[in-house]
Parts: sequence; structure tokens; C-alpha cells
Amino acid sequence: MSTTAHGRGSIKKTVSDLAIFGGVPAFETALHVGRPNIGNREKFLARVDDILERRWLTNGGQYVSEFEQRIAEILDVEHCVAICNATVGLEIAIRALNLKGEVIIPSFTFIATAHVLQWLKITPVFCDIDPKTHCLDPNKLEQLITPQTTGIIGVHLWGQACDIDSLTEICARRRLKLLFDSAHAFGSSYKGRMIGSFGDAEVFSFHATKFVNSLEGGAVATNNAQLAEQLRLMRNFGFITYDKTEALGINGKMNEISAAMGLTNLESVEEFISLNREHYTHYREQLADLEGISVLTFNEGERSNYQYVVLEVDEQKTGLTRDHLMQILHAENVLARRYFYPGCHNMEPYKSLYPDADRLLPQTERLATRVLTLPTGQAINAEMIDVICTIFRTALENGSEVRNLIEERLPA
Ligand code: T4K
Repeated sequence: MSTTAHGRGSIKKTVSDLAIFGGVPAFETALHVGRPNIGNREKFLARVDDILERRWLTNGGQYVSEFEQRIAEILDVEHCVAICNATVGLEIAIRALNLKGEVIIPSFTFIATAHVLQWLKITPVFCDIDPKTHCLDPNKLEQLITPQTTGIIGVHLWGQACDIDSLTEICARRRLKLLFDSAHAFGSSYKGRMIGSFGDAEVFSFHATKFVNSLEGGAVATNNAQLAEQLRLMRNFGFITYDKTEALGINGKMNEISAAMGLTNLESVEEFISLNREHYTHYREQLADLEGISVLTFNEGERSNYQYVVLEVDEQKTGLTRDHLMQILHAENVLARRYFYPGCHNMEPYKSLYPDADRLLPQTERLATRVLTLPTGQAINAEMIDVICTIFRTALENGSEVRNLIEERLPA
């Protein structure tokens, strides 16, 4: 675990204490957003030992099958198909659902959501988001539907459900497929029901940086038996027997060691969630009185995994931009991230392909300059959060001086 520096490093009372202006960095080693949580090592290593002993490493292995069953139970969904990662999971699901032409997605998401479509020669049509939830705004959706539109991919950003009821209603009425990129949402609920069984299918990520990881990994969840069967074929080259393929397929298989890691981490899922929740609550308490800094709040009436601590910075009130604050934190070895800046539509190849997309994305453009995510999970503790929040306090209490100094010393 990263430790605070001794002595002056962790005291950030004055502007000159800040590392960006020459003070000792608050942390000796980097605090990352996305540092993996790791469950019981002995259990994981015993599973790895068993895998090596039995020499069954991938393709139809027992641990993958157990992992799938466990996820299906937790999500209360009939079918779960484990995949090597969520990006390939999305690709396979998009193909299995026969999406083509145009598909509507938010631009305020990880680039994978857009890339999978473009990779499959489908046009991603970027829709704006609700500034409160950071998820697709259903009111902005219908104007984007054209005769070429075949589906919508909703993203449960930060683990918060998007407006599933409205998306379901629109898709039913306009005869569109509805897929969810649920990469962030394992363990979260919508109206009391676990995310995982909504729409035609939902795709989860178990990447190292997710609060439950299988090293790399993903899973597609669905209540549609036929779709699940198709997904299983597609992830294994389309093989139905040793030497017969039924359809086009690819290699999307999860391996046994990943499944062993996933299973082990699932055994600690409640512990991870409660730790994330403690950190989230602690950040909120410590930052509550800082004007211009707000922490995205999760609906306490729902289950949430609290895996992202998401801040919004209002420059009008703080006197400092999100990027100033990020520079200040980075100098202290707190590697806060500005996910999902600058929005997919401002990244290549989309920026060149759709140069006018920003005109329909005012909330995305606005949020992309305001959002900052902070470290959480096993890698940090309450004392570290106190130090991080003191850095914010000192920076904000001396906003104009800090801003002038940054702009003088580090011209943009
Ligand atoms: N849809 C959405 C909405 C997503 O957010 C994602 C992925 C996907 C789809 C696709 O899921 P996968 O195909 O990946 O299953 C990260 C992750 O790579 C990505 O999985 C995640 N979302 C995205 C939000 O964040 P980066 O580029 O920030 O990751 P990376 O590898 O730089 O890791 C971030 C930091 O975490 C590192 O600077 C250090 C720390 N770290 C990372 C790894 C991998 C560790 O301490 N240990 C590690 O093993 O994208």
C-alpha cells in the first residue's frame, strides 16, 4: 500500500506545502484510480495449483463454468457467458443481436463503447447525457433515430443505472435492440432488481481496474436462451463439434486462471463494496463544505458498488479548473483521472469522421471539463483520504494565488 510521506509531506496547510510549488509530495508512491482489489490469495493460489495440476487451462474449463454460474446467481439472470474482456463481449453481443447501420450511444463513456461499433463498421451516433446521472438522456434520443438505426447501447456510467424504463419503452416502440454496456455496474441495482437482466443483453467488465476483477475478463448476461447459445458459439470460433462450425465466430474465451481470480474476488464482493462505500462516504464528508466541489451521489435506495468516486469541479466557484486540481494532485502522487475526457466524439477516429458531433452534446462537453475521479478501494484508507481532502482544501482556500502560480509556472 502507498504510504504518506513522513513529516512535512502529509501536512498540506499552506500553498508552499503543495508539491506542485516545491513541497514534499504527500505520498511516496503513486495512488492510482483503478488499483486492483485482491481477495483471498491462498484461495486463488490453491485454485491456480489445481488448474495446473489438471492441465485444463481454457475452453470449457470448470472454473469458467463456475464463474458463470456464480455471476448468474448474483445477478438473478438465466444465462451468463464469460468472455476474455468486455470489449470483445460487446462485439460478440452486437453481432449476435445483428446490429448494423447506426447505433446510438453516449459520447461520455470509455472509448471501447464507440470503438466496438466502428470496428464492426457500424456508425456510432453520439447522444447527450443527463447532467445529474451522467447517463444517456432519453429526451435527446428520439431525434437521433433514423431508418438506419438498429439499436441503442445504454451505459450504466460509474455503476449508476441509466434510465432503463425510458430506454426500454423507446426501443420497444421504435423496434430497436437494447444492449447495455454494464462494464461499471456489477453489483448495482435498478428499482431493486440487479443490473444484468435488462434489455436484450448486458455486458460486464472484470478488468483489473474494476472493483471485482478476473485479471482481464468480461461477461454477457441475458435471459434469452437462444441468444446465450449464439454467444457461446461465437466466443469459440463458431464450433459446435471438434471440426464443425455453425456460424462465424471469434476467440472470446475466458481462461481458467482469470476465472479462478474472478471467483476468488467474488467471494469478497460484499467486503469490497462496503470498503468502497466507506471511502465514498468519507470523501463526501470531508469535501462537503468545499464550495464548487461536488461528489456524485449514489441513490441510497438502490444497491451500488461505489467503485468510482466522481467529483465535479465548478470553476466559477472554486477559482480553479478541474485540470488545475488534477495537476496539483498529480504532483502529490495522487493520480486522479479525468475519465471520460474529452468524450468519444472528441477522440479519433470520431473527431475527424463526425466533426460537428459536439453541437448536439452540450452536457457532454461541459462535464468532460469538470469531472475528476479519485482513488478508492483496497489501495487507500481513511487517513489517505484525509490527506487528499486537505490538499483540495488548501488549494481552494487559496484559489486565486494557486491559479496565478500555476499559470505563471506551468503555462498551459
Ligand atoms: N465500457 C466501459 C464503460 C468501460 O469503462 C470499459 C473499460 C469497457 C467498456 C471495456 O472493458 P474491458 O474490455 O477493459 O474489460 C481502464 C481500463 O483499462 C478499462 O477496463 C476501463 N473500462 C477504463 C475505465 O479504465 P485505463 O486506460 O485508465 O487503464 P489502465 O490500464 O491505465 O489502468 C488505470 C490505472 O490503474 C493505472 O494507471 C494503474 C492502475 N493499475 C492498472 C492495472 C491494469 C494497477 O495498479 N494495476 C493493474 O494491473 O482504462
